[in-house]
Amino acid sequence: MVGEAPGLAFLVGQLEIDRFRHARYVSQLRHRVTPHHEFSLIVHGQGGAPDSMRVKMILPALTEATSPFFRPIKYSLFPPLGLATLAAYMDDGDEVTICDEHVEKLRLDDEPDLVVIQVYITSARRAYEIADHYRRRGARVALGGLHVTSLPEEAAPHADHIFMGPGEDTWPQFLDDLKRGIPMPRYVSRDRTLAALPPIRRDLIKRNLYLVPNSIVVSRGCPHVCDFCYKVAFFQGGKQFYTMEVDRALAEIDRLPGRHLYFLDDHLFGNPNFAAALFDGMAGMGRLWQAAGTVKSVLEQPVVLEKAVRSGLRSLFVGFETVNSANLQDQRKYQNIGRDYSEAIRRLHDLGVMVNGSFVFGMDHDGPDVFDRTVDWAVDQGIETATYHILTPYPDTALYRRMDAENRVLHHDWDLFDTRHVVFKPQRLSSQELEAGYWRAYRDFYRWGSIWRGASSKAGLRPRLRHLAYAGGWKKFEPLWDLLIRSKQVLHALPVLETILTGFGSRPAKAESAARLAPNAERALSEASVRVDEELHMAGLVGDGNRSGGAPIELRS
Ligand code: B12
Ligand code: SF4
Repeated sequence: MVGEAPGLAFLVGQLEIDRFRHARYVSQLRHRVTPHHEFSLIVHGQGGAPDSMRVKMILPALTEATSPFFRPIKYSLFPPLGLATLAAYMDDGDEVTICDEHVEKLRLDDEPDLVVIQVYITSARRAYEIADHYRRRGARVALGGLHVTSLPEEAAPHADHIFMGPGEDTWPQFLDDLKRGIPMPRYVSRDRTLAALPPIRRDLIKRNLYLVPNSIVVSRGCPHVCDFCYKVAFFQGGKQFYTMEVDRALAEIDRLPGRHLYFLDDHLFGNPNFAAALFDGMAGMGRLWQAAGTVKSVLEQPVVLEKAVRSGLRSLFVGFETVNSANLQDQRKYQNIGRDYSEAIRRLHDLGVMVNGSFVFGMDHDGPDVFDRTVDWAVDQGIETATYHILTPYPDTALYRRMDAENRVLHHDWDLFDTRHVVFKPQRLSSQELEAGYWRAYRDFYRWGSIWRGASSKAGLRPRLRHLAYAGGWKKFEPLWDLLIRSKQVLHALPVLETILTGFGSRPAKAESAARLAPNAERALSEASVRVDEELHMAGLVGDGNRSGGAPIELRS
């Protein structure tokens, strides 16, 4: 178990241990993958790899994330775990760096031997630019990730090697082939397991650039099949959902300093036995954590949920998606159909867990009233934070095929497939209505009036204060986060988040004492928050929502 407030010495010590463990795991793994270590030194460019390589791993950013006029909190939340996972397979002698263009400037004048680029749909254009640049400079370029898997033919001309699906089987295979001088142009993942996963190279992550450096994934994929989701396309040809061994997952958690964790798993509760064992193992570790789960898991797995809370669950990202049940049928989101959303929220709140509700606008049954209905419902339910998306047909999904067959996909400018722009013809709304309604929903949800109304739905002063601090903190103090990000001090915001989450685990304060205190405290808080809001407005720091074109703050994309 790790300490509560890591000092520098602890961090350095932790990194040393990581290095050591990493070296041991990699050498074990090499034996598994490559029994024959002896390979001849092959000159780079003639089909093989030099003895040791300069390897540059890049997460390219979409243009807006690097703009000096853009408030980039969302892009400074999580480090590039996928690349750090792949880095763990490299040889000890290799010189490996990871550059996340969302949070640091990418140098283009260096001469790496191997460039590894992770491609998301919105960063595809930039990824291809960088790939072409390095190929012109004589580097070997490998492209992989979600977008490459969806559209391999588009990616292939920009790379020496492309990778489809998760990389845990294909990447070590490629490194082995490279050493033997027979690397292939295309690798397709089939063998889905996390059994021999070496500890990810967190030592390559610049922790101080991220608000949530302790993000972690202990599974891949999801047991459900929703039409709009990336996951069917990405995991086709093999298992669609699989987990780490519990002990390995716990060991990975134990390596992380501090208290706060964010599980980025699509559905941490997807395998109830795994989840229960994981939470049992985490009990007593003193962690505070956030994750994603479904309405179904909240309603049907009360025991697992209680274990989660005992082990530190404080906020859950829940995909409600729509308040129109006919839409759920269309999107094959069967696990939500007929579920009592309010009951799920009540259950989470009773356990002291905050809810980050996720909603999608633009489904075929959505008319002009959908925005107000959705926001009002979320505010009345006391949902602490909301994440809205415009329905986006990602290539190679069932949704895309349906839209394409109906001739409704408007263009293929992938930069705009960011769930904030309308890229298809909606059924009961115009594109303008949909885009305007989306921004209005954010504005309306994060108005102080709404935050206050949401807080008032809670029983007791303490939960109300937490609601105000969390919902207000995320949205209304965005400029302050931005300042911390730009001064590369974002990690200093983490203790604030931990403090708020700590309080969320507590049961509501006793009803009578809260009732006695509440009116005065509420009035004072309300006045104070209105003043802060006015001051920020006057200073031009916050607009109504996103005046500066910035993305809404989301804990998940
Ligand atoms: C964390 C996260 C973010 C973070 C940070 C991303 C990061 N630092 O990596 C932030 C908040 C910045 C973000 C932003 C966005 N995100 Co996001 N995000 C995620 C999330 C929740 C987890 C990613 C993760 O860490 N996964 C775990 C690691 C281990 O897996 P991985 O990254 O996929 O890497 C593996 C493989 O992809 C593969 N691989 C990847 N690259 C390469 C390269 C090679 C050479 C090889 C061999 C293999 C390989 O191997 C890795 C190990 O298996 C995913 C959902 C998900 N479950 O993946 C969505 C997700 C990736 N995001 C998505 C979207 C749409 C966005 C946004 C456009 C959202 C928006 N509304 O603005 C933005 C724009 C991103 C951009 N810059 O272009 C979509 C992507 C859709 C698509 N087809 O590309 C996803 C799938 C969410 C969803 N369900 O729709 N996101
Ligand atoms: S439940 Fe979520 S992660 Fe799973 S398939 Fe549906 S949208 Fe994708």
